[in-house]
Amino acid sequence: MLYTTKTFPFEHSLKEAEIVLLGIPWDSTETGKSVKYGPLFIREALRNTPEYDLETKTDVFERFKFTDLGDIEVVQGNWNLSKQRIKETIKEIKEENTSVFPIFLGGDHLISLGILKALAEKEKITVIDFDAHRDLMDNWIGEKHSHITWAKRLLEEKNFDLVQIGCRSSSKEEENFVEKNKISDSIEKIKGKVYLSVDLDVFDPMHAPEVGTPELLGMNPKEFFLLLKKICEKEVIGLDLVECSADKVNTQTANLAANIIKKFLAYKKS
Ligand SMILES: [Mn+2]
Repeated sequence: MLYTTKTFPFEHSLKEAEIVLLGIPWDSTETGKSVKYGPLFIREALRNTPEYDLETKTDVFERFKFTDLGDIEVVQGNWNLSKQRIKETIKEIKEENTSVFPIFLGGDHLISLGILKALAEKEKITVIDFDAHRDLMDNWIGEKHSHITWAKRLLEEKNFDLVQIGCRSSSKEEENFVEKNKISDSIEKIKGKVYLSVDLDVFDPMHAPEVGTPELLGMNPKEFFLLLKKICEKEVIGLDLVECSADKVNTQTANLAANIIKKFLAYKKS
C-alpha cells in the first residue's frame, strides 16, 4: 500500500529470516516496577532507531534478514503454562528455520530460564549475564521461580555455565554460592556456544532509569559496547533484553535497548 506503514519495513518471512524478534511480556514475578510493556516500547524504539551504524558503516537491517513475530501470549500468574508456551514457540521457530538467530524482549528475568531450557542442547552453553543482581537466591519468599532465582534454577540444569558481569547488589547466600561454584565475571576463557542475557539494570540509572529494580553505580553504554564487541567474536546463539519497565514512548531504557540490538547486529559474525 502506498501510504501505510508496517512496524518494520524490512520484514521477511520466518523461513528466510536470519534474525527473529520475539517479545515475552511476562512480569508476574517482578518485585519492582512492572516490566510488562518492555517488548512494546523496545519495539517502538527499535522502529525509530536509524538502522545505519556509523562505527561499523553497516545498515544492520540490510546486513541481516529480519522478522518480528510479535509477542508470546503469556499467562500472567501461571509460570508453568507460560514457560510451556515459550518452549513450544521456540520449538516451532526452530522447526521452521533451524539457523535463525533469536532476539527476545522481556519481560522479567525469569523468561531467560524458559528460553534457555528450550534452547538447551547436549553441548554446553555459556550464559553471559549482564546484571546488577546475582539472581542466585534459592527462593524468593517461598517461590522457587522468580526473576531473583532464575540463575540458580538454571545452574541446576547440567548443560549451562554462567558468567555474570556488572553485579553490584547481592546477598551473603548468593556470594557464598558464587565462590563455591566459581562463577566468573570474565569472558576471556569462554569457549563454545554463548547466550547473552542483558538485564537492563546493569546500566547506571542515569542511562537506564526505567528498569524493575534500579541500582546505583552501574555500567555506562560505552563500557558495555566494548565488551559486546568482544562477545560477538564468539559463537553467540541468542540474545535477550529484560527488565525494561518503560511505560511510554521515547524512554531512555527502551532507546538504549534498541541501540544494543542495533550494535549487536552490527558486531555479530555473519
Ligand atoms: Mn536479573
